[in-house]
Amino acid sequence: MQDRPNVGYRILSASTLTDYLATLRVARDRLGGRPNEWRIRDVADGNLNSVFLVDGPDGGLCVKQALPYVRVHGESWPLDINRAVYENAYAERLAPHVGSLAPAIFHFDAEQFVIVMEKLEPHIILRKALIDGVHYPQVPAAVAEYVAKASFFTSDLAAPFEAKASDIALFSRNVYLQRISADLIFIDPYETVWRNKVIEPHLSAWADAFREDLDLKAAVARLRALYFGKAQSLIHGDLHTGSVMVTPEDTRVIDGEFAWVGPSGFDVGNFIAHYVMAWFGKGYQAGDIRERMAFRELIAADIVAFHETYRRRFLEIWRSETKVGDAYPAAHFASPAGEARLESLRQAYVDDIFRDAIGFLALKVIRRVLGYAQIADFLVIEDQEAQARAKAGALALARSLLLHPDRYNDIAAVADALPRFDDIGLDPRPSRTW
Ligand code: SR1
Ligand code: MG
Repeated sequence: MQDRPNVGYRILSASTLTDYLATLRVARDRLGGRPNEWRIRDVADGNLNSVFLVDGPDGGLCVKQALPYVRVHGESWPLDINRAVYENAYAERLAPHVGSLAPAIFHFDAEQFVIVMEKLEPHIILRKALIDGVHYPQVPAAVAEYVAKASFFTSDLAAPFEAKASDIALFSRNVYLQRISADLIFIDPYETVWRNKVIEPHLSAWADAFREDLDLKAAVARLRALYFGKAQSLIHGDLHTGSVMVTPEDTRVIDGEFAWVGPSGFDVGNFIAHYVMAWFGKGYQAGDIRERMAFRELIAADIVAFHETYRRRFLEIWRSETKVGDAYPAAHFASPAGEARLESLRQAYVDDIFRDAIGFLALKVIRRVLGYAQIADFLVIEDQEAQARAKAGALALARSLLLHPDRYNDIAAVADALPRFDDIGLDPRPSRTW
């Protein structure tokens, strides 16, 4: 581990990247031709890293470099470049299970903290598709498949405890990125800190109400402890709609630098949270009202499809997997009665993931609305009051999920609840029973 880049580390730019890539055999082989024929585009749009797409006569590459600071903030917010180590390790660990649902990694440079990977083009970021109102119906099932496999095969259900211990040993050192999650997701939104971006004055009553609500903060504290204490499976840690790239036929999960051994429900809840926010944002974005309302129906259906597929695939994989981990030894459940008991344990296990997911869903909404890293689904709404109203609906649902989880026993209950929180308004005092 290191806090500062080693002496050989250089921040790559579009003008220095060609010389760098020319030193890598994998790049020369994949791009073909001569270096002066390679075309480079700087396409960084995430919060943290540099990203370039490179095309040569024979093919293309994506080059991602960890910067020693938060890219969107600048050098005044330093950030450990070892995040590239964890992103690479996460991709390697999951590749045998998720296959082409993630980009192929071609090369990792541990001196320059560079990952050279498959170029995803003409893919676009899922968030952009949702904002533009372009629907990709295969996405929920594909992401569900990815999360089901990741959360099954890296858990004690499939991995021997030695493998799990080695994941914990490695990814528990990813502390600088977990500090970002700790602050931005679990702490900042419930305090007054410089990083929060509350729309003043429209949303300040909601922010005040959340800071003052002890029941809410108790629910948040329970989930914070769960995130740091429930080492259930290797999680992506940042699985939002900006971490998924799509075409009509293909879906890929990218950007695993927040990898962590934590509660499986975290990724599940995070992904649903960003669909939920897409739904609330759609109510106030520009464009034809009927088209936007019709798109909302598709988003609500996607939420249900994602979770139902996740649950079904997780159970199918568990039932069919012959190589089992140490948690539920097959020999203990070999009789007909044992198989029946095991099936009820399986149902209880996925129910537990769902309960955790509901809580994390709520926290991810709250952090995107009140905290630092806000999302375009809301930010594209230019009128500040309208943006605040869209966000208020999402906050109201999040509060209900945290305070009344018993009202949300399945994913359909979450999707059905969305319209009840639409147009909730800028006064946070609960006016109805939910
Ligand atoms: C400093 S901004 C950090 C956020 O960006 C990433 O995409 C994660 O969501 C993280 O919380
Ligand atoms: Mg990212």
